[in-house]
Amino acid sequence: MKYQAVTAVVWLFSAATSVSGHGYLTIPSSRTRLGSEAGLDTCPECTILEPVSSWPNLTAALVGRSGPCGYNARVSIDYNQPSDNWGVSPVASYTAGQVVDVQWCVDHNGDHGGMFSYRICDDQELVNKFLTPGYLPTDAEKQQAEDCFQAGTLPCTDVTGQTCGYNPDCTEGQPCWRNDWFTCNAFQASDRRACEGVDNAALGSCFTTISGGYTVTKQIRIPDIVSNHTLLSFKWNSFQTGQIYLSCADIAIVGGTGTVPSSSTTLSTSTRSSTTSTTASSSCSPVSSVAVTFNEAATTVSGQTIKVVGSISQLGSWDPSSAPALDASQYTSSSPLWSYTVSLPVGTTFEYKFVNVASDGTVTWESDPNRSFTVPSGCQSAVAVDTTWR
Ligand SMILES: *[C@@H]1O[C@H](CO)[C@@H](O)[C@H](O)[C@H]1NC(C)=O
Ligand SMILES: *[C@@H]1O[C@H](CO)[C@@H](O)[C@H](O)[C@H]1NC(C)=O
Ligand SMILES: *[C@@H]1O[C@H](CO)[C@@H](O)[C@H](O)[C@H]1NC(C)=O
Ligand SMILES: [Cu+2]
Repeated sequence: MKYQAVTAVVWLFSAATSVSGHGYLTIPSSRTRLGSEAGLDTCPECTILEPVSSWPNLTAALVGRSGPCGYNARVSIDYNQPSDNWGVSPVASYTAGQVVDVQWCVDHNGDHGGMFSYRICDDQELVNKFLTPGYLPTDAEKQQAEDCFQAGTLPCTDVTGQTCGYNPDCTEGQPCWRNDWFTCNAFQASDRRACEGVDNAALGSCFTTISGGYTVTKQIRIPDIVSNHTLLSFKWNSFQTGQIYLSCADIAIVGGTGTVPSSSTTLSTSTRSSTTSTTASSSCSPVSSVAVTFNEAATTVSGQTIKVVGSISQLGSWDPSSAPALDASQYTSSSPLWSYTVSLPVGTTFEYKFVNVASDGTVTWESDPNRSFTVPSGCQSAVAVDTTWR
């Protein structure tokens, strides 16, 4: 694609044909990524809301059937509805207040520049409509949820030390002049152009089907809410075309030490931890340790074992030979589940990864970054961490 082309011409071309590659949320694994990995979605970067006004007012467009999780017209998949392959359980568990790496993938041939944001909707009842197997939210519910996600934008500026710039293609006074959203570099920059330039990663550093992708990595601060199952929604507004890209990932948020007083109650869905702390202390007794269950979905062949290795002695202090093995008794080909439960003191914070140990002892590590977890304080005596091998 010629980037010197008149914007309007490119806009019409992209809007009319939808062939020019684009982007989707990859870490945590979005529903779109899972659809691609399951072989159902042949173009994960093609989940597009178009033609709409995406620039300079980032919040002007109605979300239509795309909803906060995206609709891929190419393969007729509506990611606002759970299926066997996505939406059934969280793919990542975070702690309230935690700063986490998030990543999306921009296609080499569809890098339209612009701005992007990560959002969490605090209205659990509304989010539940997107977590109910067999239920397809109406367009009105999708818009209602989109408004909620918009209101729950996780500002770039919430992460201490993170650089939060203004978009070079936006001028002061335009509605895109904001640095709570994340920005790509200038669309026509000669060096580190557009979204590809954010990480300046190698071509193919993430998966797209059209021309190969580039990772775009940022950090967000998980808000002070707790939920056994909620959604993180990603939205990228194109500068070049009338297109918006939406995807979402199923996550859990547990109360963190520091944000949740130790007298706080069991984690209840969508309850602000700060408000539960006083009312709850009388009605439950705080625990001193929690049974943490790791549920890792990892496809293995006979002779291979999945272990969990991490920074604490209970997880082998980063030594795979000292790390506990997960149990494959619930493993099936359609649900390759490895599981392990360990009792840990509340407030314990650690980093970890899963490793695959072959029968000859060869150890294969999961890809970066390290996973991290904080054992929740409160009255809840058990917590599950659902993850997928990466
Ligand atoms: C952006 O569009 C929305 C929806 O039309 C509108 O409510 C809002 O005022 C606009 N923002 C700016 C800064 O113009
Ligand atoms: C959240 O999960 C925990 C542990 O499985 C469970 O005890 C609790 O009832 C759940 N909360 C809600 C609101 O579903
Ligand atoms: C993961 O943790 C190990 C042990 O602390 C460290 O050596 C490694 O650099 C970490 N990896 C990343 C990507 O931070
Ligand atoms: Cu495009």
